[in-house]
Formats: sequence, C-alpha cells, structure tokens
Amino acid sequence: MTTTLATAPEGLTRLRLRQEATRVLLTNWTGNSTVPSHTLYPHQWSWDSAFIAIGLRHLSPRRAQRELETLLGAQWADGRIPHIVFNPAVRPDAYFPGPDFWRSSTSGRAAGAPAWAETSGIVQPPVHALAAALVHESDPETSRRRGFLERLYPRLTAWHDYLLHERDLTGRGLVCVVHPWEPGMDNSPCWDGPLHRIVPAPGSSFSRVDLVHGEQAERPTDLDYGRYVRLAADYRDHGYQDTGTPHPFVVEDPGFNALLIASEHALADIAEALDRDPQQHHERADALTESLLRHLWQPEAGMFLCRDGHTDTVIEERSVTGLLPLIIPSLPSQVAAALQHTARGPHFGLGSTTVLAPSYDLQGTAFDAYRYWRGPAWFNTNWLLERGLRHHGGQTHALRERLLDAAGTSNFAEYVDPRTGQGRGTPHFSWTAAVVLDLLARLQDGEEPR
Ligand code: 2M8
Repeated sequence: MTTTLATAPEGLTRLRLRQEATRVLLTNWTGNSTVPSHTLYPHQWSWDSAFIAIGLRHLSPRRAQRELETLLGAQWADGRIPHIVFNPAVRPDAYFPGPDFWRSSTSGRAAGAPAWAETSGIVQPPVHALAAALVHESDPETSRRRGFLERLYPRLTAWHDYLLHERDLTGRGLVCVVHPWEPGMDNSPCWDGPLHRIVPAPGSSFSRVDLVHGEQAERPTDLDYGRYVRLAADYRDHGYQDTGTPHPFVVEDPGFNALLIASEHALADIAEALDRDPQQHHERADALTESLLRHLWQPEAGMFLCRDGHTDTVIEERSVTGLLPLIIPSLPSQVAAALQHTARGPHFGLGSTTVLAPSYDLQGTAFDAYRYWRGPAWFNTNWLLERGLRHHGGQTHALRERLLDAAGTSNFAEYVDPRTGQGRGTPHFSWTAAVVLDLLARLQDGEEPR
C-alpha cells in the first residue's frame, strides 16, 4: 500500500490520521449520536455506538457519554437495547427495514418498547458496559459530575438481565441470537445452515435500499435478504416477545457471549466505582465463561465455534467470532494460547498472509474477500483482537500499525480485503475512525491503557 499517508514522515502521518479520523466522527455526528455512515446507515446503530464512544472519548468525553446516553434512552422496558434507533429527521425510506417495518412503538408496546422513539426490535452484541467503563475512565471528573455511571449502571444491568433471562433459549447458560443481524456479522457463512430452514419473504414484498449505496457483489444476496425480512417480520408479528415467538433461527455465538462476559467484568468495575457490590457481576462473568468453554470451545479446531440451537450441533465454519473470546481477561491461558496460534495460522493468517484478520476462514469454501462478513476484514473485530492479544501477552505492535495504515489508506473504509488492505464498502465509516483514535491515543500516551 503506497499512498501519501503511508509515505509521509511518521509523526505527520499519525497527526494527519488523527485529524482525518476526527473529521469523520465530527461529520457523522448528528447532534445526539453518530451515524455509522450518512449514506448506507443514516440512523444510530447499537454496537457501532459503543465502538464510536470508545473513540469519541479521546475527542470529547462529554460527547462520548452523550452517544451512549442517547442509545440507552431508547432502551425497552424489558431491558433490551434495540439494534437501531431511528432518527425522526431522516426520511423513513432512507434505510430498509425502516421504522415503518419494525413498528416498535405499536408492535413492541407489550414488550416495553418506548412510545417516544421508533427502533428496531432485535439486538446487537453487548459492548456497551465495556464502552461505558472506558468512557468514564477517560474523564472521571466530568463523568462523576454528570452522574454518568450512576444513570447508566441500572440500565446496563437491565440490558444484561434481559439477555441472560430472555435469551438463554437453549437453557445452557449462554445467550442465543435469533436473527443473523444480532451478532453484527450479517452474512457470515456460519448462518447459512440455520438460515436454510427459513422460507424467504417474497422479493416483491420489500425493496432493498442497501443496493443503492453498496455494490451488489459485496452485499448479501436477495435470497438471504428475504430470509432476514421473514425472521424480523415474524418476531414483530409476535410482539417481539421471546416467549411465544417460534424463533426458527437460534444460534449460540461465541463472540456475542464473549462481549457479554467482557461487559460483565466492566460492570463489576462500574459497580466498584459507584461503591456498590460487584460480586453478582463477577459471578455472572464466571458462569458465562464456564458455559462458553463447555459448549462452544472446540480444541481440535483451536477456536470457538457457533452452535445451532435447533439441531444442537456445532456449526463447522471458522469465523472471527470464534476468536473474539480472547477479550475475556479470565480466559484459561492454554485456551488463549490456542486462539493466538489459530489467529496466526493458515485460517486467519494474521501477520503472514493477511494484513488484518478476515471475518471468515481463508480456507473455507465460502470465503469471499469482498462479500459482507464472508471474508473481508473489519476494523472493530481487529480492534477487539488487538485488545485481547495484548491482555494475554501477545505481540500487537505490528497489528496496530497495520490497522492504522489500512484505515488511513482506505479512507476509513467500512471493511477491507484482508489480504491487501484495499478498502471496500462505504468510506468515512464511523467505527473505523473511532478505533483509529483509540489506538492513536495509546501511541501518543506511550503506554498501554486498559
Ligand atoms: C451491518 O448491518 C446492517 C443491519 O444491522 C445491514 O447490513 O444493513 C453490519 O455490518 C452490522 O454489524 C453493523 O452494525 C451495521 C451498521 O454499521 O451494518
């Protein structure tokens, strides 16, 4: 990759990178929160906002607090944090499925959807408590003065309660996802098997807006989109009630559960900062870790694999989601070592055949370097891997540098070709800019913050 950014003197490169990342986040700020992208994703997305807050805290801790507060302001009474909070100022047809499809304030009323906001009814990975703890640490004084943790703590606890009580659909002590959009890795080959059972909604019943802004060859197929629509419509038509919806798609996803564990550890820190007893969070984190290891760890694969809750079988596909448990600080050391080995081995090629870890197995039959979550490398997952590797004593300097270079040369792309770092998807993507700011802040401090 040779560009002006990469060839400029080191100091200038980093300075410019910071300025450009800052510009992306400022441009994507809408007054109370940040859109992932003004074109493709013109509303607030749940796990995007958590990553965005982690970056934004280096520009304005106050604004980072606001980002999370806005999201949690649309939390449902049952504790769920919806995966999209719609901006009423944006045309309803700017994104599909939009507010007219989800109809949260009416269809979700019995489940506790707020009357004052339109949201989706599904969820995304629980990165929020981790983000809240990091945002607090960046400016504890302002955080305390504004009662940031005081206000967020009960909401974050209710969010985890929802997941643990309503979403343990297999009874194995793990949270299940009920839609491929919930783990955030929409089109992963891991979902192909479970999705096969779903009768797609007819193409004539909806109109895709994503293809106006994204390349058809990089987006999910119409057939898969029909299945996404069918699953979401069925959930909606059952009032978004978890008990009572047939849930034809039920998957135990290691990344989703690992993020919940990391966030339970963060909630323990938050409880301590508030002089509350952190014990229940430690206990929950330990119980979840035990279930994760018991049910999803596959020693022969050297990583965690997803499990289909309907057939009670392992999904034999290697996805980056199976490496994300590296972010669990209390992961047994031999498991952490095996994950590091797998990340650097032939399936993910980290540091040898790939610039950044791909979203899916380089050797998998479904690998596609360009198609959504079927191969491209994403910046948020690589930030999580960098954090996890660092926690477990791995060398991360080179990964950090590659991440920064790929973000700069790709104009803060949504995702990149994992082998070359060439940008794909939409440019000026918020979480790409956010993780850059976070990594740059560490380099600037010359230390290794948590
Ligand atoms: C993508 O997902 C949305 C649906 O939520 C879509 O494809 O329309 C995923 O990459 C997801 O992880 C991300 O949160 C979202 C917004 O960036 O886009």
